[in-house]
Amino acid sequence: MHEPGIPHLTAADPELATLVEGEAKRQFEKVRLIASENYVSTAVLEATGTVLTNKYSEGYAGKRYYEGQQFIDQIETLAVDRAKALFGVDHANVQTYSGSPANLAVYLALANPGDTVMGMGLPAGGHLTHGWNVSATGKWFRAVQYGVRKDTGRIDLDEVREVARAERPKLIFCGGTAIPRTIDFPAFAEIAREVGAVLVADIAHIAGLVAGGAHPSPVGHAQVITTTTHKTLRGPRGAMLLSDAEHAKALDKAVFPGLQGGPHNHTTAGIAVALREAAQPSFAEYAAAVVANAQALAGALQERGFDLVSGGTDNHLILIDLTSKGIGGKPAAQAMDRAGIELNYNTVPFDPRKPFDPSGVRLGTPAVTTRGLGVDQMPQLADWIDRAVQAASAGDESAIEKVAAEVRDLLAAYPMPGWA
Ligand code: DSN
Repeated sequence: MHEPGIPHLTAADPELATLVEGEAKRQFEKVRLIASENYVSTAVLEATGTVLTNKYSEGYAGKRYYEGQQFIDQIETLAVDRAKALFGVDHANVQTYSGSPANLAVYLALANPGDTVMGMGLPAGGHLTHGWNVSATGKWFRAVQYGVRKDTGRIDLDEVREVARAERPKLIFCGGTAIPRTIDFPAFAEIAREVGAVLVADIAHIAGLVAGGAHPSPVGHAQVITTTTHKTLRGPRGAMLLSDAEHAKALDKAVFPGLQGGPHNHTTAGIAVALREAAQPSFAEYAAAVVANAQALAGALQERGFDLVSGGTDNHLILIDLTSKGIGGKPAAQAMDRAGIELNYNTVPFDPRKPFDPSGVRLGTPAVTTRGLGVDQMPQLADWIDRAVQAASAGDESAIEKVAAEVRDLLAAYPMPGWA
């Protein structure tokens, strides 16, 4: 059952409580390989479920528009101080509701509508808010995009430099949602300096790896850093802006009053707890294990003939191009879900198929590593993925059910925070 228990919810709203219990059980029984998901600790769950949700606190600590901030100010200050210490930055804003609003705050703080901005194209592995055309950031700004090399699947820094020199963007975003390789922050910083752009590092996917020392830090290279708090960082759903002193005031003003009203104080408390957890030596071990697991899984998949974008991974994330397996990403992902393996279908660079029916799947190891699975279990995961993909191609539902049963059997031995 859900941990902490939900007896009041069960009494007050059994229908909803049943759904919550169902989701907790689902998370316990599935190999959760969505690269942007994790399991937060029970302490984080408790913090986010407190009376802090009752309080309005527009403004910042010491300068609010509502009375009664004796404890909220201290909670937000704790989160800010922990973020600054963990990442070694001058300034932290912990109020942004999630990754997209955090990125929007950067635009509002540092650019004007119509300005040229630059980011990685969505199909290459960037994020919608890095200027992709269907996003407000692609509609309200003159967005130019860079991608990856066709032969290596890696960011083409020559192209980044060429586009930056030609277009002179005000902002350059690096980072994304489907980049399996180390982001070269010093190289991006050199290009940004050359063209007079502010470098923004979106480390949403890798924040926990950066905090745990398993990926180089953008600090000292990017003037502004944005991140969600719920991926490898293993906190509640939220986001943070980190920056040098020069950009602090503009970013704060953009978040409030520019874009948002009251911060979600229960989330701020959960972020504070997660940041404390991420500062422990055990978190560095976790971050290293996430990468070791991803590399072991990547190797085991390649042994089974899977074609990985960029030929492998340096971080928590693997992008598989399923073209050679003769199945699209969507039917494969749906079959794997039925087999107890949860991941998402994803475009691959230069994908000839449509985004809603692309050629690839994306997977990652943050959640299974939290669960306690190690490199020894990765060949088993690769075997299940292989069998599920083959079964999907053959339309063999009984083979899929067999994998799901094996998944449930293995996972029963691995505790999950949030489930007792
Ligand atoms: N939705 C996030 C992800 O899955 O990577 C990015 O915003």
